[in-house]
Amino acid sequence: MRIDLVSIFPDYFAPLELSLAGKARDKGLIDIAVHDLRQWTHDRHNSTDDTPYGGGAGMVMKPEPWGEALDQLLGERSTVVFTTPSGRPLTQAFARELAQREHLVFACGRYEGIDQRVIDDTAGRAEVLEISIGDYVLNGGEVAALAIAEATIRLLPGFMGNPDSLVEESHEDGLLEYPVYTKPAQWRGHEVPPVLLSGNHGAIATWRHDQAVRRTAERRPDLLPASAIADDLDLVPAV
Ligand code: 6GU
Repeated sequence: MRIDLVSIFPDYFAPLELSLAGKARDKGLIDIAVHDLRQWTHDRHNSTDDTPYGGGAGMVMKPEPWGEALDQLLGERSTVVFTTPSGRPLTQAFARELAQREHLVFACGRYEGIDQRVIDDTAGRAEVLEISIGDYVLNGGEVAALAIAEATIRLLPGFMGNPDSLVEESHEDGLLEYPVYTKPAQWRGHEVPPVLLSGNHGAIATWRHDQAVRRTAERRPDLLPASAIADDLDLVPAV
């Protein structure tokens, strides 16, 4: 997979040089490039924003630098991700879709957003996705792009040493993950749940599933159909 990230603050993407993407790069799974949007400006001040038509607070990103950036970066089979709090929410299923793409171009907006004509124009020649990472507001799309890229890269075939750890984690089965424990068996007076020391793999699987359902019902009832909450808690008594 090829990934291009475009931003007026390319330094935000320094972490991509570190463990996660670094590992994927070393394995030859991804080819990442970071670009400063200002390289596609032509005025003395390298302006990337201007006041909004119609009035109102804040600034809007100008269309021309984005148009030139995308002219240069788009290929035959590119997907352009515009990070925006008004986008489609990122989920594990959505990240799995992104992991199928050949070329992702992240366009990171700042201020009140990018002139809508950039998104409309890009949609005429590439797949366009507007993505949000949650219902809160960041100062810009860079941190969101990092989160989306990381969620995607770790799903690329060959990235995970042990693909089982992908299957068992939170959200992969629609449930939050069960609590986990390691040695020592006693710590500051707290014990590890005895079933985990029992060697009974069936009982352990049942306990973990029950814990996952309870946690999900408690913290994220929106992830469970109402019937599943009652059913599962009744069917699987707590150990
Ligand atoms: Cl993608 N961008 C910004 N600026 N804020 C956000 C977001 C994105 N997702 C959630 N909040």
